[in-house]
Amino acid sequence: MKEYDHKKIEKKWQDIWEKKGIYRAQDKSKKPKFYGLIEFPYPSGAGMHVGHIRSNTAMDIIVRKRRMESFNVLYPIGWDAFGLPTENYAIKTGIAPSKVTKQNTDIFRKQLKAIGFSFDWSREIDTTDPKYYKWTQWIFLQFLKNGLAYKAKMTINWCPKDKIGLANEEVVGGVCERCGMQVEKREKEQWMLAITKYADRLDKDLDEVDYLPQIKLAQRNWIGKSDGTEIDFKIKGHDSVIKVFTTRPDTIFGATYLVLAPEHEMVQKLKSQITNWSEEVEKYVKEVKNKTDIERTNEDKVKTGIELKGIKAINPANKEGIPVWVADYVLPHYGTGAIMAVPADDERDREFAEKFKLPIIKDYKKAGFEDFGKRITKFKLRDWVFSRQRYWGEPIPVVFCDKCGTIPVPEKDLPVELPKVKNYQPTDSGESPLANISKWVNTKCPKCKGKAKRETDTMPNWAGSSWYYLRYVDTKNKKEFADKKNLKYWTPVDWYNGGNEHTTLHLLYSRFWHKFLFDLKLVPTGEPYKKRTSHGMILADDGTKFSKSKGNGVNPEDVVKNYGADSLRLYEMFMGPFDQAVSWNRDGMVGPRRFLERVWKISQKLSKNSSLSVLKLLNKTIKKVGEDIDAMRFNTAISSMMVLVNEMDKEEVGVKDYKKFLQILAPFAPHITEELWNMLGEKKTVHLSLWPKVDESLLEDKEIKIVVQINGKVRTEIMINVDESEEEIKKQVISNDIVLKFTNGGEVKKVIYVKNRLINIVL
Ligand code: ANZ
Ligand code: ZN
Repeated sequence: MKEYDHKKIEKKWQDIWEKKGIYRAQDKSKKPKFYGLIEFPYPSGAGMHVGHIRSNTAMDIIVRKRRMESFNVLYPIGWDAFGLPTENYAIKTGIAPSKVTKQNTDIFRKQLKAIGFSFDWSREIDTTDPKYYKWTQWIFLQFLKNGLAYKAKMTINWCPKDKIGLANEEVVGGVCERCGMQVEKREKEQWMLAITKYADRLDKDLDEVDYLPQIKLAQRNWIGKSDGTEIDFKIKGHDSVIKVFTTRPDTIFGATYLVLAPEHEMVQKLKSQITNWSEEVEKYVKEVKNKTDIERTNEDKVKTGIELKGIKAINPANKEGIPVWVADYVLPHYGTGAIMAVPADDERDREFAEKFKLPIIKDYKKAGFEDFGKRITKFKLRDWVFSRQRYWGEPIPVVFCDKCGTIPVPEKDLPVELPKVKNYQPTDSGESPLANISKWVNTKCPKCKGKAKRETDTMPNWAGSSWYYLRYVDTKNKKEFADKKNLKYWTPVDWYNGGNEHTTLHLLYSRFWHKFLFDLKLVPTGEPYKKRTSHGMILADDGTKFSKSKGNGVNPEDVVKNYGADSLRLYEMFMGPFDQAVSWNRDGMVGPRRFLERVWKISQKLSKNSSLSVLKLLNKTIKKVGEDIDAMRFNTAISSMMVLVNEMDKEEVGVKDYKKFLQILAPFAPHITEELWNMLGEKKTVHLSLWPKVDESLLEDKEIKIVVQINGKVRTEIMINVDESEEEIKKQVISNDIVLKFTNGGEVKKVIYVKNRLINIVL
């Protein structure tokens, strides 16, 4: 082939790679392993996004290099396919979600294959496949057995549009993360997972893993570990106490009043003694109900509150009677839901005291940190609301029997499969559409064989993704979620790249599940992921998010058709630093495409040996590209290869050296390099060839000092590079500033060079 034509190359090699299975991971191998993971996509109807390509290509480059370094690589792919968009589409069109999912995954699969990712397609998984969610349900039963799954009446965040309960993490700025609707509060019985039991370990074990610092910090803040003190305040003329949580017990002499969250149980208990109950307190407590935590703690908000008249607490430090208030800036679920207010030292307390004319003691005596109360650690993390009142999720495998109560479905009866339904609309009572399928709901109690009803709540879409990386090591296992030996060989994941938006959701949830499975001795390590990095987003060319309504999207299929997958991969890796957001540039594909055309052209002018400058630059580039890949500096790796190609254009390039260049370019542009490699007579794939070694001796620029004489007289000394040609050295010396001063415009008759020692200029 004379000209580079991606259309003749890309599909051809994709088929050959697949047929030969060169990217298959070997479960039984003596080689060291490398498990590289990307977040498996949600197969949306819109098809693949250029953002998917950026993160997938990055990890593809890393794993391709690892294969060339003789690692046995696992780079798997699957579908995180439960969830709302598919269900909403089903509500609109009446097409079954399972069918929609099948269509969408078919499109995604085809698109991913067209980019040439080196996934092991034999391990494809789908969270909505009953053979998969059988094990999601099985893990839920283990949580239940161990007391970590429980039902509780919860005030939940309720999205009135999606008709769905939301976890705290799914409420962003008071609105539903999915649809942007203002979130309300509702009381509902919900399944909960006790992630708070693992809060301390989830925090502490971050020390053991190699996550980007900002990822660790975001998790730590979310978990919100706080070492403080719990102090009892007696209530005058009442035998109960109010416990407060403080991180500043030393300020207790400055505490001039107490504040309870309006939801605090003591508010109801003291009702009969509160003299302004029906006039003021009752109303205030009701009002607060519909406010979100974010509204309540907003610093700019005007502080509100009501004194509980008739009630006084006793400050244990100075034995003084102090007033007790309710105010919404104190949250019910943090600490003890009650605080001692120290207006002299706490900003919020000061604002409150000033507004309501409460006493502020400026120069109070500081107490010692052990003087009052007991040391206690609190977390901001809350248990995970695990119920969804929707159809398209894993059924929670539980039945309710009038006689026996809540009974888990026996493991041998798993999976509890989703029944076919006609109508996917959530019910108005807020129950899942499953509640309407009486044939499915009415069942037998596994214990007494009497009449029983199935749980109709389903799991959140975070369930299937909490353990999917474990299934990849043994996707077809029918007896366990994965074989122990496979788990031992493959886990933990060596490197996981994903989106920042998942730091406090998916990443934390899956660490929790993993630790739980570790405690049951079902997985061999305490942490699922050794290393976690994240990528910056791709924005539209106007710097805003891609959006359907704006029509500013980019269709990867069109780009592949016009420029080829290799150019697209290069472009996305060249756009900017990998961890930063970058804007798509509509003209940006031209550069990478031209680069590949030049790479192609050089293959037609190869000689036996390379010039020294090519040899040296190649060697430097091999080193730099290797280091840059490991540090995710893909853009600088590519620019260094561009510099090398410039040099190769001008100079002699030997076949052997050109092939080394193809090898380091191969992870970035797998198709063109495979074609050229093959054209040069190689029978085996470039992608399993050995990553070229760096020749350290070629790396140093050997500089030495030589003496410069003018008309036989020593005038100066100059540093030169020993590998430079005689011609070049002479040129450098004559144009040297100091030498020019001495020659002073005189005509140079002769230049004599004694190699590596001296130069004599004869005027
Ligand atoms: C007295 C005090 C004096 C406080 C002072 C702070 C400064 P972190 O670090 O976030 O754990 N607090 C306790 N429970 C609360 C709740 N349910 N809602 C709102 N605020 C609450 O914060 C702990 C501090 O936040 C506690 O220490 C308490 O105020 C407040 F100079 O007690 B402090
Ligand atoms: Zn029963």
